[in-house]
Amino acid sequence: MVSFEIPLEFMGVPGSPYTRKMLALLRYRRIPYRLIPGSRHRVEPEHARYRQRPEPKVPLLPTFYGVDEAGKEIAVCDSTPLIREIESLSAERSVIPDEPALGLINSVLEDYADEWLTKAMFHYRWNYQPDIEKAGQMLPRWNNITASDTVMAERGQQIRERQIARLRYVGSNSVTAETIEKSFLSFLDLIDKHLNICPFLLGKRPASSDFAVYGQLTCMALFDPTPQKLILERAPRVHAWTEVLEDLSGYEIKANDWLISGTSKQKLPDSLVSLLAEVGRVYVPYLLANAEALNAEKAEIKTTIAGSEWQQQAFPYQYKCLQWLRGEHKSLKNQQLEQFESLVSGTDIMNLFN
Ligand SMILES: N[C@@H](CCC(=O)N[C@@H](CS)C(=O)NCC(=O)O)C(=O)O
Repeated sequence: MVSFEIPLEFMGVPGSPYTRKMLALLRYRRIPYRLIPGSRHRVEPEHARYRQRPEPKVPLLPTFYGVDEAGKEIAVCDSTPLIREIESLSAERSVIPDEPALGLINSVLEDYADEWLTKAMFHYRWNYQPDIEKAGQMLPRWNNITASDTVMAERGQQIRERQIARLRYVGSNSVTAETIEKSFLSFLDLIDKHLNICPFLLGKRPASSDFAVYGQLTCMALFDPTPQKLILERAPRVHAWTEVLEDLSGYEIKANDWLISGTSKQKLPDSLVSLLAEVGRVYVPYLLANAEALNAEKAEIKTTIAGSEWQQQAFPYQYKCLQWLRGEHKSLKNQQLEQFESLVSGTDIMNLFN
C-alpha cells in the first residue's frame, strides 16, 4: 500500500503524454502538486539541487512519490491505477463516473487511449523526418535549457536513435504503418463528431479517459508537425479541445453531468457508440491477439486488424491491462452488467469479456 501526501510530488517531462495526462487531471481536480523536472538519468549538474529519490520497479515517466506502510518513501508509476488511488485525495471533481457501467466504459476508453492511440503518437513522431528532427531538438532541451548546442545535438541524436529502435515495441513497422494511420484518422473523425455534441467523452464533465486521450493529443495535435497538420486541417475542433483540456481548473461541473446517471435503461449518444465501435474494431482484437500470443508463449503477435495483417512483438503489460478490464467487468452486479451490455451493444467491446 502506498499513500500520498499533498502536494503530490512526481517527476515528469513535457514530452511525455502520460505526464501531461496527469498534470491536466490534477489541475482539473484542484489537487496541489509539484512536478519535479527532468529524467531519471539525472546527469546534468543542474539536477544536483534535487534530493535523491527512490527508483520505481519499472522506471517510467511520470514517476510518483508516496510512502509505504512503514513510512518509507517509495516511487510508483502507471497513470491508470494511480488515478484510482488518488481519487480519495479530494472528495470533489472525481474523474471516475459513479455508475459502474459507465465507469467500465471509461476504463475501456482510457486503456484504448493509453495503449492504442500511443501507437499513432509514437509512429508519427519517429517515422517522419520533420517530426524526428523536431523531437530530437526539443526532447533533450526540456530538461536542460542551458546546455550548449553541441551537447544538445549529440543528446538529440542519441534520443532519436534510441526511440526509433523502440518503434518495434509499440508495433509500428512496415506491416502495421497503414493500419495505424487509418485507425488514427477514424478516431479523429469520430471524436470530432462526438465533441460537436458533447464537450467531453462521457458528458459535460471530464473523465480519466478524456485526460488519457488529451495526453496523446498533446503530442499529436500540439507538437509533432505531421499529425498536427493533419488534425488542424481535418479536425480543428479536436486541436482546440486539446488546448482546453490542459487547464480545466476553473471549469465548473454538476454531479449529473455524466451521460448516464442511475441504472435505468439509457442510451449513449450515437457518436459515442461509434467511437466505442472503433475501439471494438481495432483495439479489442489487438488485446485478444496479444493475450493469445502470450498464453501460447509466443514472442510475436500475428493477426488481422481491421482487415489488414498485424505483426508485432507481444506485450506483457497490455495483458495486465486486459486483466484489469476483466476484473472490473467481473465486479459489476447483475443490473450493472445488463446496463453495460446494452450500452455497448452494436460494438465488439463485449468480446473482451466473453
Ligand atoms: N502505463 C504508463 C506508461 C508510462 C510511459 O510509457 N512513459 C514513458 C514516457 S511517456 C516512459 O517513461 N518511457 C521510458 C523512457 O522514456 O525511458 C503510464 O500510464 O504512466
